[in-house]
Amino acid sequence: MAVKNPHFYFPFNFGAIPHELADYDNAKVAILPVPYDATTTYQSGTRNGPMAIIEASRSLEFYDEESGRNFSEIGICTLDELDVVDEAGKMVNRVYESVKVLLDDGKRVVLLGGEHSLSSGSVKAHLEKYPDLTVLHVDAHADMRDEHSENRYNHGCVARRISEMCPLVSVGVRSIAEEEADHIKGSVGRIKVFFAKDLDKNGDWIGDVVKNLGENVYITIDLDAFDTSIMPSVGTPQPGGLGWYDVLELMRRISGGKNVVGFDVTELMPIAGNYAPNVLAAKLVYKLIGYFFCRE
Ligand SMILES: [Mn+2]
Repeated sequence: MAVKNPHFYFPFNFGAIPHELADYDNAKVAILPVPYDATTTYQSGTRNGPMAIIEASRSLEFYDEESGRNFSEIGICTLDELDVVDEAGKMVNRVYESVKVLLDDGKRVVLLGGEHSLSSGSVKAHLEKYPDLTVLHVDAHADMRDEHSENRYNHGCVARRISEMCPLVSVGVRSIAEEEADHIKGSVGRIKVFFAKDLDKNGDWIGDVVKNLGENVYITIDLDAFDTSIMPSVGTPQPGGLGWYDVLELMRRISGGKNVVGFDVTELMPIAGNYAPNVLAAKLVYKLIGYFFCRE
């Protein structure tokens, strides 16, 4: 399957990784791009997110300056984009079925959105393999509505759908409806929210987050969790978000104490001519592959 790669080719895959390391059979990590954004509630365009992340990733160094390692050696296969269907429930199920196949093949899965609703399909597949799963949800929004625009699979309902399957910890939230806040208050022990406004007041909020997670963790990241100064390329921006090093520190500490079994990065809505947010998303994916899947 792998094409022998003469050195003058620059492979078109996540990280521009040499073909032998990007071959499905050899790769430990599978990148699943899903260009879907049918239910977005403000600006649309996250369907262009996966390809923008892959394009930006090709400018990254293999060498990670923090660990001194080359994470691409683990083998990272970029799959073809998943074919999309309009209806969100069907799309979520298609993600579930795809991720299930990848997990059965022994891959670690990285889902690239696309809109955030897709994540519940990936969580469902992981939960079947890891029944004690906890989900860490990093997002500006609670995403805890039971339905939005008469759709239970709207991207504003994804945390609610996930919390119906397994315990959920949300971090970075700064936009929440009253009905969502009431639901969270009634779900003590099952849903824990770390609001963005409280993080700086708490000396070791990262330690508190880690304490609320079980052994096996799935991480779903909506890029609007980041501050808009560094991540303007999202469809539903909110001021007052997380910094780059805040998120890396959180992820590094989680990787030290927990087994992160899979993750997704969603809701990149590329802005023409502004490439820095795309690179942020790509570098985040590469760093997380290193933290979570290249542990020794
Ligand atoms: Mn969000």
